Amino acid sequence: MTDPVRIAITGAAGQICYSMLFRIASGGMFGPNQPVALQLLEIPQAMKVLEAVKMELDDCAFPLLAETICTDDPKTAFTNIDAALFVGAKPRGPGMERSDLLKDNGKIFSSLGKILNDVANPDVKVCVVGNPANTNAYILKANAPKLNPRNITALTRLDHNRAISQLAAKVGCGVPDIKKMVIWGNHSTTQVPDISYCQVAGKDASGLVDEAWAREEFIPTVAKRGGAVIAARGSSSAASAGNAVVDHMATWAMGTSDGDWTSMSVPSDGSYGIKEGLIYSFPVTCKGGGEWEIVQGLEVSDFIAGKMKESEAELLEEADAVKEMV
Ligand code: NAX
Repeated sequence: MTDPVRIAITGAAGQICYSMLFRIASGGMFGPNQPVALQLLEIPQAMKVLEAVKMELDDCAFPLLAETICTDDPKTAFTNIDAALFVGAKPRGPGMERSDLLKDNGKIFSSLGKILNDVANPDVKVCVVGNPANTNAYILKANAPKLNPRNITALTRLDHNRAISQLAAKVGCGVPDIKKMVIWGNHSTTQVPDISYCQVAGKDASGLVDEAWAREEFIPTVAKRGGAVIAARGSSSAASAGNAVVDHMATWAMGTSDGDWTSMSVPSDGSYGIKEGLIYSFPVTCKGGGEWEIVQGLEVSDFIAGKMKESEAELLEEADAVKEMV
């Protein structure tokens, strides 16, 4: 039998994981022929809930689920892994400033980064989900210098999927008709959903919708969709976030389809004038086997370029707020 892909997942007793773990265990992430082993990490106070999650995973009798480990010890969680999904993070509490959130989460990601550096395979593929995701990934990268930095990514696939869904609804087409969506920047309200290169069933999206819609409705709707879900649900997106992590890892492992790309937050190499080293969302092609490339040579309008700079400025500010941790 094929060896299982071993996946460490932090925050495994939380909302996102309650939908995501079952998708991974049933083959949604690495395909229907690839066994998986889950190495689930939680804080001690959440271990009882995590044991209940394991009971439910066991009760599904998933043929592909080779093993489920539940632990509050990061070393145990990160040993022998092929991939690590960092979902756990401290939520923003009442009266808490964004800078306090950055610092509190920074501590979690610097300490987990150091442990990952000590025990994990240097080629481990990382996706950071816990917010502020891009800056948490930036801190983790700095604290795990033995890891290949290209393998430290953050999730903007949820924003990418939201953007596709909004455009499909506007033009009245199916989701598979839409290719080449882009999310630039930070996973925050400064993100830049961009339809400039989108094709809808082979036609330019820019010819099907007017620019005012793209600027005044599409961009803010996608960028503020997380807040809209919180307002409606009373808590943040969970199932759609879990689905996006499955998509992010599946595309990274198996590749983007011909004539399309995805959006991933990856370490900037200076492409499009974005400061090297920041974890910034770009259009990316994946070849399968863990290789990715930032799509080069796109002509960016002055309007989009201005917004990309604003999102970069926000990430630079966040990086400055956590400078003692990197
Ligand atoms: P929950 O609060 O339901 O779960 C988080 C879990 O993490 C809890 O069980 C907690 O005990 C655990 N945890 C906290 N610190 C930990 C640590 N040091 N080690 C291990 N586990 C730890 O949140 P959930 O709804 O699952 O969301 C998780 C994170 O995803 C949040 O930071 C949230 O803001 C973020 N999101 C990111 C999205 C993205 O697209 N990048 C979208 C959805 C979501 O907002």
